[in-house]
Amino acid sequence: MTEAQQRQAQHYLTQAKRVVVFTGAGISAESGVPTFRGQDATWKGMPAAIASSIGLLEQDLTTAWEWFDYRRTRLKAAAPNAAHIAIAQAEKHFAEFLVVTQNVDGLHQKAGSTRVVELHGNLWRGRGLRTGKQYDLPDAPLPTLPPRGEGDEPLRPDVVLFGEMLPAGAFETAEIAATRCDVCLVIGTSGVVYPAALIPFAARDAGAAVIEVNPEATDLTPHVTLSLRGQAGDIVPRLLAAVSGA
Ligand code: BV8
Repeated sequence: MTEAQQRQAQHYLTQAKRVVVFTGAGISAESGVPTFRGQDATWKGMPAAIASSIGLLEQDLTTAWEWFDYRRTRLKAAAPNAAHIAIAQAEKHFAEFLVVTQNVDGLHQKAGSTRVVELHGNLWRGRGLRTGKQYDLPDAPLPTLPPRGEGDEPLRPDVVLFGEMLPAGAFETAEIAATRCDVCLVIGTSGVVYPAALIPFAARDAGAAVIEVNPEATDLTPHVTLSLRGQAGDIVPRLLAAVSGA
């Protein structure tokens, strides 16, 4: 990110009253959480997109849980990084502020963000296969797979798998916020997963400034107002410092 780009981005943010922060796996990379399209995006020879598909869960719930409980166990050591923390601290400085995340790691909430829409669910919850009842599952590894709820009901991970619809209302809430915002910060996403990747476009089409933070160019880059090259943990605190007066 150049000095001029930083000043331009900070100008947009200091003028903004309503902000949406749209995040993907990249914002958690500096917390030690592997991204989907990074080098280690396979597990037991399966691409993450297969391990995280409704097809695998329907075919073999226990193996699907092994994949998710493996990630949960790795995630236990993960802490929010400077980008998550800066976003949590910036929340109070805007009339309207919403984090729309594709991530399932819960690190935004762990950093103190209180206004978060999880488009793809959360790894720390399970859901009754029959009842749909949600359960917090904070401990990893789980003692038995699949975990069970009341009445010994088998649970599934409370995440949106490839080939599944998003939670009712989540996308709509995110889309409304995107069409209202003045700035949409897009952090650490390749912009390839839909319908989530429509959110920055909704913001842009409604006249918002869309600012991307990513070490690499992405599918979204040609469509954003500003594309800032670099790591989220470095850039995001610098952008938001102008707002929170830090
Ligand atoms: C749907 C939860 C309607 C699980 C996730 C065939 C059948 C059905 C659907 C489809 C189909 N073909 C395509 C689709 C649509 C599909 C889709 O979009 N597929 C893609 C891969 C082409 N979408 C769906 O299936 C969605 N549902 O369409 O429903 C439907 C229903 C039935 C039938 C037909 C249609 C559901 C998608 C949700 C999947 N679940 N997560 C889990 O976590 O295991 S998505 C998963 O990918 C994660 O949530 C992740 O966040 C997300 C998106 O990826 P990114 O976040 O962008 O991560 P990625 O690794 O790609 O990129 C990281 C970026 O960070 C990179 O750009 C990198 O440069 C950058 N970075 C790295 N380090 C840093 C950094 N940036 C900043 N700082 C750093 N330090």
